[in-house]
Amino acid sequence: QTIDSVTTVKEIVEQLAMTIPVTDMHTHLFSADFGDLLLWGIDELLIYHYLISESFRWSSDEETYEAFWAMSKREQADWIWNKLFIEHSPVSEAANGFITILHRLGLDVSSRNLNEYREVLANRTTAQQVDEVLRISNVKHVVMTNDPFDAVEREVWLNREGNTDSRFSAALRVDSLLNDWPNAVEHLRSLGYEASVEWTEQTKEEVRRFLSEWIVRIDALYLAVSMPGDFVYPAEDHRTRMIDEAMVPVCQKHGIPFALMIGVRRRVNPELRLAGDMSMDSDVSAVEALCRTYPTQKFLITMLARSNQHELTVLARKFRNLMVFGCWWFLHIESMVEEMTKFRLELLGTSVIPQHSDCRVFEQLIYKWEHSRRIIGQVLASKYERLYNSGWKVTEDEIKRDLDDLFNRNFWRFLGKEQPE
Ligand code: REL
Ligand code: ZN
Repeated sequence: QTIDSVTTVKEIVEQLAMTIPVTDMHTHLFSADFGDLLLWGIDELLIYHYLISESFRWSSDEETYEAFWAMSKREQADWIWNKLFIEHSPVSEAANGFITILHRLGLDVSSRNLNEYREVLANRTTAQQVDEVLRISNVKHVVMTNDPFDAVEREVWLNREGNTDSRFSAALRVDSLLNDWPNAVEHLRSLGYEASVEWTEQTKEEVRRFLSEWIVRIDALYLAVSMPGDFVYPAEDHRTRMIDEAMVPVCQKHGIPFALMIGVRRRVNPELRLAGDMSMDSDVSAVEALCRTYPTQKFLITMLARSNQHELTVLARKFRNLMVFGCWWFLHIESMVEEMTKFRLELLGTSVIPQHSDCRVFEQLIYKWEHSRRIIGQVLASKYERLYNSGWKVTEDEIKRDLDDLFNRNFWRFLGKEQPE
């Protein structure tokens, strides 16, 4: 049925945007099968690398990086809590996110009693917390990031059952094959693949065999990599050969997309470890060349620099094998999500994946999705509002369809797969 006032349209959209189930197509989370690889709880949340770099802004020269890394997780968490929540107010996106999590978990935020929060969560099992967080956040499906070169993770796939939770899917991560080839060769060889640093016929075959075997083993939805901003394609280099002669052929054989996250500059400040990565401008023409060279290969693309976003969105108008996704990392802040969602909808309509969470700690699903849903809902509502004023009345079913496209179906349709029930 049609909705009979513009305020009702707004209310309905904003309410549905907050509650409709979502598919989170890129995270660093794991199902409970992976044991300690699944991070959750108060201390893990506080030592999130986003908060580590923010805390160091308030540290003195006497507080060395080494001293921080030498502390236990609990001590690090206390240190961060003091700097970002007690000595200053938690207004940044990541700090505010921690408060949203506490609030939605039903903890008394006003008490500011960290030990009390720790105790409440310590009484839960991992499985309970996974269920609870998925319920609160209304996240229906989580795509992991899976790296066979990680010994701990490999063990789960090879010697245990792998992933047994149907709410989770795998994505095969291939960073070192593209960005740290000598190291990748060592890994391949230790796993029994006859690869050499030199790009020989046998090496190509072995890389393809490795990729194929792991895609099948983990049932990977797509191949994934994050690339530095100076990624050029095509070029006379290892990356181009790897993409042309191993990765794209294997993706095509298995009918899966290739996800490239472009524009990271790793370890700008190595002392901060994982928190020391930065963004950099990239050349969108690398994506353009990939899409043109391989019209039947699908590419899931996100970029890290704000300056690349508009051009990338325009490019998606030119290539149906390009799906733009997410507001990645430093762009996952209110102002950028709003700006990007606006021009994406204005250029592409609803044929985009507006957000992914990139969560590393399970409860982060709560804040990352709540904050993004609100903005996406508001932006979409403003578009319906204009239509309404021109006499175009959307029905509630159409609103649901559009939100479902944005939050689920665009991803699954692009994969050519049914969304798991
Ligand atoms: O997948 C990636 O490469 C990045 O998302 C991560 O490296 C990054 O550390 C992540 O936590 C950002 O949100
Ligand atoms: Zn990521």
